[in-house]
Amino acid sequence: MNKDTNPGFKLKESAGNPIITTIFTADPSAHVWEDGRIYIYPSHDLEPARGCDYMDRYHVYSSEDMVHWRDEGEILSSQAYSNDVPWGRKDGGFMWAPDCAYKNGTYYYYFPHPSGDSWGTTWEIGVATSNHPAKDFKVGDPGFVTWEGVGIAGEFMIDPAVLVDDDGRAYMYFGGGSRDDRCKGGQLNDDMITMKEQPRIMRGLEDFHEATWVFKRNGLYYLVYSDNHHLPRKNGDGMENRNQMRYATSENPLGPWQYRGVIIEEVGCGTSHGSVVEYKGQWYLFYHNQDISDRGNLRSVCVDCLYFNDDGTIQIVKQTKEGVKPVGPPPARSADMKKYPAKDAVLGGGAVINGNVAEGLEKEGSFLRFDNVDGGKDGSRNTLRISFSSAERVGKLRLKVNDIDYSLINLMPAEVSEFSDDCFITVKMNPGTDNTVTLTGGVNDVKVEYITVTPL
Ligand code: FUB
Repeated sequence: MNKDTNPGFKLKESAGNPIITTIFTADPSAHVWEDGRIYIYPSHDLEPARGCDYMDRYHVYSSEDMVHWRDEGEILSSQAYSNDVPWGRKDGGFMWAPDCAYKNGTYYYYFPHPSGDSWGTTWEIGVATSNHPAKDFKVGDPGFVTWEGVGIAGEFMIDPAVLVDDDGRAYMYFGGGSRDDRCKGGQLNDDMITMKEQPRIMRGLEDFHEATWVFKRNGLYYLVYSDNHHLPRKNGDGMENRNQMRYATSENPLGPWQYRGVIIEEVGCGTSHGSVVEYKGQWYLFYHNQDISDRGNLRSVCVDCLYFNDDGTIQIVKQTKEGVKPVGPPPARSADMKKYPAKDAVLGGGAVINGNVAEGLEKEGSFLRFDNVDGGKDGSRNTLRISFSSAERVGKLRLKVNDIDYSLINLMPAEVSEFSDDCFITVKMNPGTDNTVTLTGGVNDVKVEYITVTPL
C-alpha cells in the first residue's frame, strides 16, 4: 500500500459482500450524481428487530471506487426526537424503501411512510428536499406526493422510484401488494412533488410483488421489480417467500412493458429489492440479503456486476462473497482524523485494559467511555471508526454518542481475532470537544484498541 494514500484505516482489494456491515440496511437505490460519486439510499433495519415496523433513521452511503464506502450519516427519521415527518404516524417506524432524484439543483428524497395508525392502509410517498445529496433534507408542506391534492399511495402502494429522463421529464413509479395491477407510474410535474397525471397501471409485468426500479440504457427503458417466488421452508413446514428480481423493457417510460425474465435469483431472504446503475463504465446490481444476521428483518446491502447481452437483455447476476473490484482511487487520509486509544478511556463494569486493548466487553454492564472527543468545527457529521478484534463472526457493542443511542452496531472482523477497523458509522456530535462516545458490551466477545473520529 502506498503510504500517502493510506486513509488511516485498512484499504481493501475488493468490496466484499455485504458492503455495509456496521448497521443493517436494505432496499438500496443507487445513483451517480454530478460530484462524480456514487450514492446509495437504503432503508435501515433497526436492531433489535421488531417485525417489519422498526425501520427508521435513514443513512446514505457514497463511494468513488465502489469498494470503500463512506457513511454520510443519518438524513431523515420519523422518530419523535427529530420531528422530521410532521404528517407521519405518531409511533414512527415503517420508513421503508426510499429513492432520491436530482433536478435543477435540488435533490428530492422520496420515502414511503404511513400517515396513520392503520399502517397498511395509510401509506404516503413522502418527499424531503435539499441542495446536497446527503444532508440537510427537509420535509415541506404537504410533504408527500399528490395527484389533484390527494396523496397517491394508500393501501400498500409503497417503494417509490423516480426516473429523470434525458429530456428532463421525471416519472414516479411505485406499488406493492403482490398483483400485476399494483405497479403504477406517471409523469411528475416540474415541482417533482405533484403528479402531472393520474398514476396508471404498468401493463405487461409478470408476477409483480413490489420494489420497482426504472432505468434507461441505449434508449430502452428497463423496469425491475421483485416477484412472488416461494420455496419450501428449511424445516419442511410449508412454503416461504424467497422473492427474485425480474425485469421488463419498453420503448416508452410508462410502458406497455415486455416481460423479459429474472435478473437475480432468490437472495436467501424473503424480500428482494435493488437497483441497477452504471458507474465508471461498469453496470451493477445493488441488492440486499440476510447473510450477517440470518434474519429477514435485519438485512444487508450487497453489490455485484451486472452484464447485458448484445440484444439488450440482462444476464442473471452472480451473487458473490468477494464483491466488486475498485474502479477509482481509494479514499485519501483526512488531516482532521483524531485517534483515541482505549487505554486513555474510562472503563467500567468489568472491562479492563490489557496492554493497549480493552477487554472484558462481553460482560453484562461493561463499558468503555471516551470523553472530550473532538467533533470538529461543525460537529454535525463525524465518522467514527473502531479498531477491534473479535473471536465471533459478528461482534456487537451498543453505541451512544452524547445522549443519542445508535443501538447495537456490528463489528465484523476480516479475520477472526485480528485487529480490523471495518466498523464505521457517521454520527452527530457537538462542535468542539464537548462530546462523549460510549461503547457498552455484554453481547459477545469484542476487544477494542482505539477509535478514530473524522469530520466529513
Ligand atoms: O424494506 C421494507 C420493505 O421490504 C420494502 O419496502 C419492500 O420492497 C421490501 O424490501
